[in-house]
Amino acid sequence: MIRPIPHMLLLATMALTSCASTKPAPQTEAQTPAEDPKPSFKPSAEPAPKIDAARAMQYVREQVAFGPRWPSSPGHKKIQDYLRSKLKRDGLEEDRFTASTPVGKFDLCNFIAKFPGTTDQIIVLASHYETPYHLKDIKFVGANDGGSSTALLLEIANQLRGKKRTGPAIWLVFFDGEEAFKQWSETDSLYGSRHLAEKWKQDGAAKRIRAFILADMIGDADLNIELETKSPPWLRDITRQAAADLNVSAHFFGRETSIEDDHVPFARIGVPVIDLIDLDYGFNNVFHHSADDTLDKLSPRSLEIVGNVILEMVRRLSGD
Ligand code: 1BN
Ligand code: ZN
Repeated sequence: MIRPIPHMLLLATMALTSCASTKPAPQTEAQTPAEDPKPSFKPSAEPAPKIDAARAMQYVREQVAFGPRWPSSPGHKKIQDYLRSKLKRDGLEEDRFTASTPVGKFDLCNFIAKFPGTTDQIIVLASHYETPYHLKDIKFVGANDGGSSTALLLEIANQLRGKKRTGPAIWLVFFDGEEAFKQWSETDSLYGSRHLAEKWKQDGAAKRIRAFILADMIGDADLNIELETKSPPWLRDITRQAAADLNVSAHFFGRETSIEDDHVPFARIGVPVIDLIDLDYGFNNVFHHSADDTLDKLSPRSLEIVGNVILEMVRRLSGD
């Protein structure tokens, strides 16, 4: 189903979001170019687990209650302790580093929860957990931006915990420093993902990543997940098939959009990536990076849709 985008709205969207450009998505199945051979994984025989949407929504509420969560704020420390406590049984690693930003040096920390598999391959599911430093003078609580995807990953952790899985390991990554400190640019953004992509390139983990699935702003009650342009056709197809299986295709890929987000540093080093993001948050994305990014705009059903699609993608990506 294509959502019509009037020409002027498309131009306005492009002008307002310098890091995103949009056009209606072609609705045919993607072709696989010769240079992008479609890997064939046998889906795991086990059915995918289903997320508990009410519990995921509660995790959004708890983050919003911490207030703004920009690096070095009290809320940033609270969300870090919250992640430590929620993921303490999940092989949690902390990737601490100092970021040089246009407004000084900041101590940042990515969190990685590791759920083992039976091969050396890895499926990465990712989110960012901080709110923007450049919005520190407004009450920006990031219910959707930061809150929704972090809550969803915590609920996915609940579904993975204590279960024996065959196939690739699943690593849940909670990035710090996704947002700009002053103004979004190549050097003022994506601090955590740039740091981790470089580390995993050096230590060889990047080569073992079968797929990197980023979730961002997935809680909007009016859910429209973009078709982000840097994903390979075969990974888009797996997403489409998972959504079709669950009868939620109407929420996926109505619009093709190029977005700079935490998947970009991994795409640059050759990791197959997809960004499941809804950049249509309020009319013409007006709630994005505004004090209106609050709980009342969200629906547990949206968390459920994206969560179950991701778990079904994991199932489809998990075989030999
Ligand atoms: C996503 C959430 N992004 C920032 N917070 C990335 C982005 C930046 C998306 C600019 C659109 C424009
Ligand atoms: Zn943001």
